[in-house]
Formats: sequence, structure tokens, C-alpha cells
Amino acid sequence: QTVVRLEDYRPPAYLIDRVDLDVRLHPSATRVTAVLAIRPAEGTPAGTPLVLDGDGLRLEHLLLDGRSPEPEAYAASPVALTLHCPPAQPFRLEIETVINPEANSALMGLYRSSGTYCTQCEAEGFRRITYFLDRPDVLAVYTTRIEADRTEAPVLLGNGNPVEAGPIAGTERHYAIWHDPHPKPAYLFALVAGRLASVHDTFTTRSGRLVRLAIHVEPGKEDMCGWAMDSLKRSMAWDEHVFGLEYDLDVFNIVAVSDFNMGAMENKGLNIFNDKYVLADPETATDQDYGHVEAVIAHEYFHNWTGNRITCRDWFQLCLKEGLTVFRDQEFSSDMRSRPVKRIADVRMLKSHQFPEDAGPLAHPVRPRAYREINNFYTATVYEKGAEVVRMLKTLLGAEDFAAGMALYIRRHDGDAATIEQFLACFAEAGGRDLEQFALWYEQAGTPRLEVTSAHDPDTATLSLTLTQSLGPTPGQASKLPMLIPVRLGLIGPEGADIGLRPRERDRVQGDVLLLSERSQTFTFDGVTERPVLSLLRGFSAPVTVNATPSPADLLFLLQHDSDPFNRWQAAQDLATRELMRLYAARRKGDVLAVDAALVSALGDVLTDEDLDPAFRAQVLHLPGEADLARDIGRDVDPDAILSARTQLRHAIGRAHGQTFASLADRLGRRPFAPDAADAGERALKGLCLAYLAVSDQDTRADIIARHAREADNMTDRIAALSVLVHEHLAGADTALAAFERRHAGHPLAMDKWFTVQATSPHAGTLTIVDALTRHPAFDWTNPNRVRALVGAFTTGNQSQFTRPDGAGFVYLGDVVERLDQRNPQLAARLVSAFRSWQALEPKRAALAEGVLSKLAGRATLSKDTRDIVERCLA
Ligand code: HT7
Ligand code: ZN
Repeated sequence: QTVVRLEDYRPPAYLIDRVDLDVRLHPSATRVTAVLAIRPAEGTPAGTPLVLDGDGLRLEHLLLDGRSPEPEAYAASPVALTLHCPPAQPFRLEIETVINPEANSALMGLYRSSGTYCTQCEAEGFRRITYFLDRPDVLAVYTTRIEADRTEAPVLLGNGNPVEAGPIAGTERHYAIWHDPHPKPAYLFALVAGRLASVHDTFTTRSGRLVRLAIHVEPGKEDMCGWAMDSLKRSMAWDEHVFGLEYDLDVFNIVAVSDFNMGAMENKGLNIFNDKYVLADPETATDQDYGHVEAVIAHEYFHNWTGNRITCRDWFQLCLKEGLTVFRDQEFSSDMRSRPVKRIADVRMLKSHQFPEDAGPLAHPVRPRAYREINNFYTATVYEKGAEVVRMLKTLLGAEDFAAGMALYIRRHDGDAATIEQFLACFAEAGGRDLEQFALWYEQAGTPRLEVTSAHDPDTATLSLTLTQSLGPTPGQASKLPMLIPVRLGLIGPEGADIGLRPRERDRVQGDVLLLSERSQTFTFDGVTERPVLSLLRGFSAPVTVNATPSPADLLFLLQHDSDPFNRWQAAQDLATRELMRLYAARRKGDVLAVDAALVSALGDVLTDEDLDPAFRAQVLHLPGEADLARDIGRDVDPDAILSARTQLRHAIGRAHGQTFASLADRLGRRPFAPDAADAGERALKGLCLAYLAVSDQDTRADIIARHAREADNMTDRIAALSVLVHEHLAGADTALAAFERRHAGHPLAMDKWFTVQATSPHAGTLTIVDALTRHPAFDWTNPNRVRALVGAFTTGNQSQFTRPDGAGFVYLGDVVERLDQRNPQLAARLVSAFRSWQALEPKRAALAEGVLSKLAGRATLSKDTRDIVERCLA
């Protein structure tokens, strides 16, 4: 397989200034005529061949400046159209291809989802539509004529602004022409055609442009678009207000489709979404879904500037648009909701998805240097760690210089296909900084580890703090250089108040941020009369792990007093993790220890502290997950012992505070549903109370929970109660499952939750149930959402059952991957990534996982996508 390397990047030899597309839609034979205005780039020697990319294409006709070229002047294959000796002057190439959208099960290029024609061109899907220079640094102005049967596709949408539309006389067909004045790479091209219903609104930009907004969905789903529309308008206003960025077309269209490989796509003026991230009503969507819709709508909208107006030079720069845009959507959600709770949720996500990636065979830098299949690099590292790197930049520069850097980046690179170097240069310039060492965050894979030791001297009233960083080897990177790590620090006095920092090394400390740039550095603080408690890495100021060994008393103190809410939560997590590790170690030796009563009591204090936001309380009482513990254990992992340790601690907490859980569950979240952060927080805490109540010794617990499942008037409460019934095997679970199924049978996204609840049950029969559910009428192997909700939830959300000691979970995933691989390689490759931490498992399980991976690797027909992941897992 070919490896693409960053160092091999060369600017394109030819440029395409204009693209005129004529797409005559037909289910199995869509005719695409592309007229390309091409010219040699400056410095291209005359006679340099022009090689256009294709993927599975067949050339029907070719005209060069209006004439058929001689057969020996070109070569056409499914993967390339080559002009051996193109003109040295600008020329026009007219290319006709015929493609089959109905047969396109990979969901890349032009395909059909429930009858709607739609496209997905990122990263390399445009080449499945026509031959093209399908690379992000070739920017063209597109005009698209779409033609289709009027009954089959009354709605015709393209990029940019609508130009004209009308019937085609004497036929059942009609057409629409769209023009996008903003030059763009092919990956941002889109068209949609189908029987769609629409919801409309408007937004007036601050410079007075009236933008017509529309969301297009399957007929009957219009009532579920209100939240998405509201989120869109808030996103547009926020981007103007916070970044000074306005929308730049007269229309903004969003289309929701049910078959989609990822979350959504930021095509210029025509965002296409997985319907999961558009449709929301209280009956079928949880608070979490509302949050996701808001965030994804914002994310795709924000791409209009960070991604579309300024795009990537090549796919190695993917984090340039994705990391930055995730940072922007996180900030948006923080402003819309509780900032600390959002930060906790984001860090939880980073630690559970990105840290394991960084710790295993799939580790790669935020900006990778090589890939075999670019689709496999839409990862937590590029997205979430990429966002953390931007966040650190803001921490290092301060809000003002960061804003100046962003403004310069937009000013300087509008219309460019840019690089990380160019992005960083703007911040270096605006902030007057040297960011050379900081740039290592983009280059070095792995999660840095910080060792912290401190010494307090009451005689001199000084505190010295020594920070030592290390970064282990990752694939292709044996040794690493020290990074620039911003460590936000608080010192807390005995009364619980912050002590002002008086650092000696003033040039290495900015406000409350220590700048760790060497392997080991000591920071000295004066005026510290009494031993302070350290609050390290406040707000999770860098994506690192910290080894500081504070005493349990100090952690309890932080949980009670830290002025940084993030670190209060972190202290609870550290306490719980420590306790779980102790219980785990004992269970591995066959012992069962008593649970630490101080931890249980401290969590009870948080639970009943009415001064704290319910959402925050829910986060504190939510114990680290099984996969989080596995990651911290790191080697020779026994998932069954993890599950037992976690279950033991949950039971201890449930038993100690059973009454409180029961009464809170009764009291909380009783207002009629509204998707705001305050109400959502109450529902989160209520759900958590039900989960603990289930493992308490309250006699009526099963009845109470079953009642919650029965009487819930919204999906958040219903699914929370149902999960508890099913996962705890309580009486009433089957009845509640059946009731849910009856209620939501006609709604696939709601049924996905029903699949997920059953797939994530930590009981021995779960795999058999998962397999049986694949034959349920609501399940569909061809729909990625269904597959992810059932099989994906089992492999990534049910550690103990996926890693069953008999290896049946691994074999099952291997079979599923083989089954899906030819149909939808991207989906298969994502699913097989669940093996990424196999080497950390205890030897017997590891050998079984390796066996399945090796068998897959031996399949001659494996797709490029899946083979890439499998072989990297085995390397
Ligand atoms: N930029 C979009 C990425 C995406 C994608 C990539 C590969 C295959 C299918 C895909 N669909 C969407 C989404 C985003 O990050 O905004
Ligand atoms: Zn994105």
C-alpha cells in the first residue's frame, strides 16, 4: 500500500480556476459533465503531464478546448485521467462520466440515503464523481447545474447561491443552477436532491446581509428542527460577537440524511448532517443529544471560516481546521452552558478517547507525517488533542494576544490553503513570541507525563516545586524532545483560600501559569508561610497526565475548597481512581477489601451540597469508567477485576446514601422539559441518583426505577431509568424494554438508544443478545448509525463483555468487520479500531485479540481502510 508523506508535498503543477458541472441525476446512471478551466501553475515546464484523480470512474467523453483529443494524447483508467502533454496555455477540459449512486454503499461521492441524492466529498470523494485534481490546495469557483426527475427530487440544492431553476419542457424533469463565488477545494463540493421538507428562518449579519436559512429533512420531521435552527442562529451571532466573523452568502442550507459515515460535513453553504445531529424533540432526544446538536451545528457553521475560507494545504494539516474548529465549538458551548461542566465533559472525552489512542499502536501526532488512508486520521488526536493545543496557545498568549493572532490569521490567509506553520506564525507575530518549541505539540505523539515534587520551608516561607516531564516512545518516534507545557497552578492555604503567587523565576511564570520548557525545572515561591495544598493543572491547562501523589487528605481538601471547579472534580476522580486501583489490585489476588469510608462520605457531602450546580454534582459522583481505569493500569489489564472493583465501590456509595438518592430522584427535574443547561443538570443528577439507588438497600428501589421509566415525559429520564433497570438486571427491565420498543418502534434514532442500552449491559449474556438484535426489524446493517448503536456500543462501551475471557467478543467483531468491509470500508475501519488497546490486556485475552487481528490481516480482499488499522494494531 502506498504511503503518503508530508515531506513529499509538492504544489500542484496545474490549477483549476473554474468548474462548471452539469449533473443529470438518475438512480443508477447519473451523467456528470465537468467543464474545467485549467492552467499550468507558474514554473510548470511545458509538457508536464496532467494527472486527474479518479476512483472507480469510467470516462464517457473527453473534449480538450472543444475537440476530441487523439487517443494517444491521454489515458483513462478508473483511478486517473492523464493528459500526456497538455497545452502550455490555459485550456478547457470537458469530461463526461456516468456514475451509479444507488450502488454506492461506501457513502463517499454521490450516493442515495432513503431515496435522497447526496454527496460526501471529504476527504477524497469528489474523485468518485468526476476526474479532478482532488487535493485541498486546488481552489476553484464552482457553478453547478443539477437536473432530476421532478417527482423523485423536487428539491435541488447546491453550494453557494441559487441562480435559476425551472422545468425542462416536454419532460418530467427540472433543473436548478447554483453558483458559489468563493473559491474552494473539491472536498467542499456538495449537492442534494430529493423529496425533502424544509423549515425556514432568516439571519441578518451585522453588516446587514439578509441570509435565508433552511433545514431540509424527511417529510414529517419538520417539528424536530427547531433546536437545530435555534443553535444555528446562536452560532452565527456568536461567531460575529466573539471572532468578528460574518457569514458570506445569501443562503445557508442544512440537510439531514440518515445514512452518513460521520457527524456532519461543512460543504460551502450546504452543510450535510447525519440526522442524529439535527433532529431533536423531548420525546426522542436526550439532553446529551440536544448538546450534541448544538455543538455540531456550531462546529460545521464555524468551519465556514476555519476550514472553508481558509482551508488546508494538504491533509496533513487537517488539525488546522479541525482542532481549531473543535476549540471554537467548545468555547461556544461553554458560553451557552456552564463553562466548568463543559470543560469537565470535554476532558472526560479527551481522556477516554484520545489518551488511549496516544497510548497504543494507533498513536500519531496531531499533525501526522505519513498516512496510508486519510479517512483513518479523522481521530480524537487530530480533533480533540488538536483543540487542546489551540487552547494551550490561548493560555500561553493570553486572551488578547490570542484574539490578535486569530484576527491576523484570518486577515492574512483568507482564501488560502494554509499550513500549521503559517497558523503559528500569526500567533508568534501577534504575541511577539517564539513558538518553535510549542510547535512540538503538533509533531510529537503520546501523552506527556508530569512528575511533581514539592518542598515547603516554613523558616524561609518558600515553596519549591519541581516539575519533570517525560514522553514515551510511540510508533515511528523513539525519542522525544521536551515540550513547552503550560501548567496552571493554585496554592491553597489552610483556610481554603488561594494564596497569591510570588514566583522567583518571573520569566518562567505568567500570572498563575508555570511555563515548563525543560525536562526538569524547579519553581520557587516566596511568602508561603504555611504548607499549602497544590492545585495543579487547573482547568486541565495541558493534555498531560500528572503524577503528584497528594495525600488523601489533600485530595479531600481540594474537593472541598479548590476555587477551580475543574480541579475539585479532578480531586474526586483521583480519590475514586486510587480507591478503585486498591480494590482492583486486591481482586486480582483474589481478595476483597472494605471500601474507604472517607471517600464515600465525601461524595455524600457533594451530593447534598445545594450550593453546587446539580450538573457539577453529577460529574463528581460519576466514577471513572472501566476503560479509564484500564488506561491507568496500562498493562496486564484484567477487565473483569476492573468491573468487580467498580461495582463494589458503586454498591458502597449506593448503600451509604440510599435514602438521599431516593429522595433526590423524587425531587429533581420535575419541571416540564426544557433543553437548557439548568434543567439538563437536574436531570443528569436525577439519572445518577437512580443508578446509585439501584445498588442501594432501599427495598422499593426496583419499583421506583420502573416507575420513572414508565412515567418519564422525556427521553432523558426514560432512557436513564431504562439503562439502570437493564444494567442492574432489576425486576421490570423486560417490561420497560418492551414498552420502549412499542413506543419508539417507528423512530430509528430512538431505537438506537434501545440497542445501545442492551449492548452495554455488563452481563454474561450480552453478546448473544447483541447478535440476536441484529435480526430485529429496526436493525439495518447498511445504516452506520444502527451499526454503531449496537455493535459499536458493545465494542467500545462494554469493556468487560467485549473482552470476554473466551475471546467471543473479539471473534464477533472480526466477523462484523469482514461482513461490512466491502460495503463500507470507513465504517469497518472505525469498528476495528476497538482493538487498539489489545496489547494492554492480560496475556490470554491479548493472544485471543491478536488471533482475530491476524486472521483479518490474512484476508486478501480487506479494504485499504481496514487493512491500515489492522496492520498498525499488529505492528
Ligand atoms: N470535516 C468533516 C469530516 C467528515 C468526513 C471525513 C471522512 C469521511 C466522511 C466524513 N464526513 C465528514 C466533519 C467535521 O469535522 O466537521
Ligand atoms: Zn470539523
